[in-house]
Parts: sequence; C-alpha cells; structure tokens
Amino acid sequence: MSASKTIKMLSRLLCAALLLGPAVAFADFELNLSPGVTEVSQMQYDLHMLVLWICTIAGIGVFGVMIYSIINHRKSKGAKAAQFHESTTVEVIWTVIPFVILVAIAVPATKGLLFMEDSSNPDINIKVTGIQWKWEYDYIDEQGVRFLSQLDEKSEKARKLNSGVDVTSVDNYLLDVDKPMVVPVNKRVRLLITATDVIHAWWVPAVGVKRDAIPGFVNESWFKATEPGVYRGQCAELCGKDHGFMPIVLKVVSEADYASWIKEQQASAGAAAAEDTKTFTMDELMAKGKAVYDKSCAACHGVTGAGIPPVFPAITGSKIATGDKAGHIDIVVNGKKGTAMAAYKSQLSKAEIAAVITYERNAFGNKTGDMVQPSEIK
Ligand code: HEC
Ligand SMILES: [Cu+2]
Repeated sequence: MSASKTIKMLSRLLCAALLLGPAVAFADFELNLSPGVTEVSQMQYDLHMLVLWICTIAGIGVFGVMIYSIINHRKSKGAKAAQFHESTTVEVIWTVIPFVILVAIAVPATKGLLFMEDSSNPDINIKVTGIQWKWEYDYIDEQGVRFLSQLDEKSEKARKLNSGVDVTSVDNYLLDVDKPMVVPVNKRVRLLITATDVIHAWWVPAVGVKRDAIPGFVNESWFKATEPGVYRGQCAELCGKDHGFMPIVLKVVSEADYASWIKEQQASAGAAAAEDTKTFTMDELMAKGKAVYDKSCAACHGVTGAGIPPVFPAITGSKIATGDKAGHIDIVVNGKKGTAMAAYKSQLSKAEIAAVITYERNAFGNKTGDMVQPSEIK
C-alpha cells in the first residue's frame, strides 16, 4: 500500500473513532471482569483490581514525571542534562519501590492460589471429561448419573455453512448445551478433570475455575457457588476443528431442586439400562439409530452418510458397514486408535450402539437387512 493511501485510511479510521466515540462511551459499557459468584472468583476479581490500580498509579506517576520533564527541562529552554550516574540514592529508590509493589501483589496472589488449590472436604464430586467435542459429567457419588453435554441443536444447525438460519435469532448462540451440568447452591463441588483424546480445558468464569483436561491426568479444582443461576463457559484449549463448539452450561439450583434432579437422572438411567436387555424390532432400531447417528456420528460421517473423504470415510458402501457385523460392531465399540474414530462403548449405551449400527447397515443406500440387538454388544 502506498504511503498516501495508508494515511488516507488512518485518517478515515480516526474520523470514524471520533464520531463513534461518544456513542460507545454512553452505551452500557462492560469492559471489566465480572466478580462472579464464588469466593475464588471474588478473590480473582479483587486481585485484578488491585493490580489494575497499581498499574494505573505507576503509569500516571511515570508518564507525569516524563511529560513534566520534557516540557519544563527541554533543551530550547537551556536545560542541561542532569547527572544521576552512580547515585546510590536513585539506585536504592528504584530497587525498593518495585520490591514493595511486588510484595504487595504477591501476598494476596499467594493467599488466593493456596485457597484455590485446597479442594478438601467436598460435598459433591464430579468427574468432568473433555471429549472431542463435548463434555461428560460423571456424578461419582450418585449411582447412574453420568451423561454427555454437547452444543444444543439450535446452535448446531445454525452454525453450519449456508444453514439459512440467522444466528442472531438463536438464544445463547454457541453457548448452550443439550444437557447442562447441575449443582446445588452453597455446596463445595470438587471437580476431577480429565480428557479422552486431546487437551481440553474446563472454564466457567463465574465460578472462577479454568483447568486443563489432559488425557492420562486427573486435575482437581473446586467451587462453591453462592447464587443460583445459569453460568456459561467454554472449552479454553485449542482442541481441534470443533474447539469453538463445545460450550459449558452450569446450572446452580436449590438443594431441593438438586435432589429431585438427581432422582430424575437415576430414573432415566434405570430406563436406559432396561433397554440394554430388550429385543427391538427393525423399525425401533432404525428410528433410534437415526437419532443417535444424527447426534453423534453425522458431524464426521455426514447427514447423508457421504462422509468427508478421504479424512472421514463414507458410510454408504463402506466395506465395514456392509461387511460382517462383527467388524462393524468392533469399530464402533472400540474405535480405531490413532484416528478420529472414538470408542463409543463409554459414550453410548448398548441399545444406542446396536441401533446406530443397524441404522448404518440399512440406511444411506446400504441394504444388508441385518439387525443388531443390544445383547450382541459386548
Ligand atoms: C470425530 C469424527 C468421527 C465421529 C464423530 C464418528 N466417526 Fe466413525 N470414523 C471416523 C474416522 C476418521 C474413521 C476412519 C478410521 C480409519 O482410518 O479406519 C471412521 C470410521 C468409521 C467406520 C468404518 C468406515 C470404513 O469404511 O472404514 C464406521 C462404521 C464408523 N466410523 C461408524 C461411526 C459411528 C456409528 C459413529 C457415531 C456413533 C461414528 N463413526 C462417529 C471419524 C468419526
Ligand atoms: Cu476442547
């Protein structure tokens, strides 16, 4: 770009900024962090404010002296450069002041860190697992409360290229999930955070937690939310192509609501377990299989089964999906190491796996006529 063009562009930007400036300044301006709803998030907020004020005061002091000196001791007024060489006084001052500032920051920062790290005496333990590209919540104190949480259907549809959906019409676009994590208010919740494939990070600013989810490691964190509400977060570690599409929704509810939510979860887990021993008809398997496929498989293998070759193979005409049942069951149950094809045995129920395999073998132009029942899934 030529120099004159650059200058023209810069002056245009400046005009725009001057025109827009007042409007922006008067709008509801929320630039600061939020103090959140836990003691930890409040501590983080206070620390941030402390450091911000120290920076502001130091900035005003340093620039003040600098501007004053430039104006009042300029060469054109006949000023001569002062000599501070080997001045012990100056050396002591510029060592002591930063030292005092550092200590003033380090003390509350260390206190906060120690407090954050102490996850002892939890009321509730939840294992949080990052999976490309969803979260699994396992309430380890409660039998049968374990579920996946992924981007809600509305956002999922709208985010597709040429979806025709106006994303501004979608509530909480890309920040909503199908099944939120639920915890009671005023209880210490300990999180055990890990991952199955790559590094993810569980991050909910309102509760002051941001922890890496690393395969093979279990990281700990905790929070105690003091206000009921819905708090949103996201995966905060670049984790692959859909990194931007694995939000977190945390619902903090009253203790009574939490207890009834747990009951509901256990009842539906019981129903799912009963399905795993049932024998289905072909129609039932196909209907259930389509639902599972659209939700869990279509992202890679395509809604029409065409896949995205050569990375994600097509299901239509696939050797495995039209070959013998055992091979097909194996790849869905155990996945394929070193590829994006995950082991679904811990993510889907037996009935769901049986249904989705039946569906793949009889949809998208595949016509094996095979039925797979939950009892065949090991
Ligand atoms: C994250 C992407 C991804 C998702 C989601 C996914 N797959 Fe796969 N799948 C793959 C990849 C990659 C392969 C190829 C593996 C290889 O190299 O052999 C594959 C292979 C397969 C194959 C073998 C196809 C062939 O001909 O080689 C089947 C069958 C299959 N997947 C079924 C499923 C089912 C059922 C689901 C949903 C429950 C699913 N996949 C979800 C990525 C995915
Ligand atoms: Cu992630």
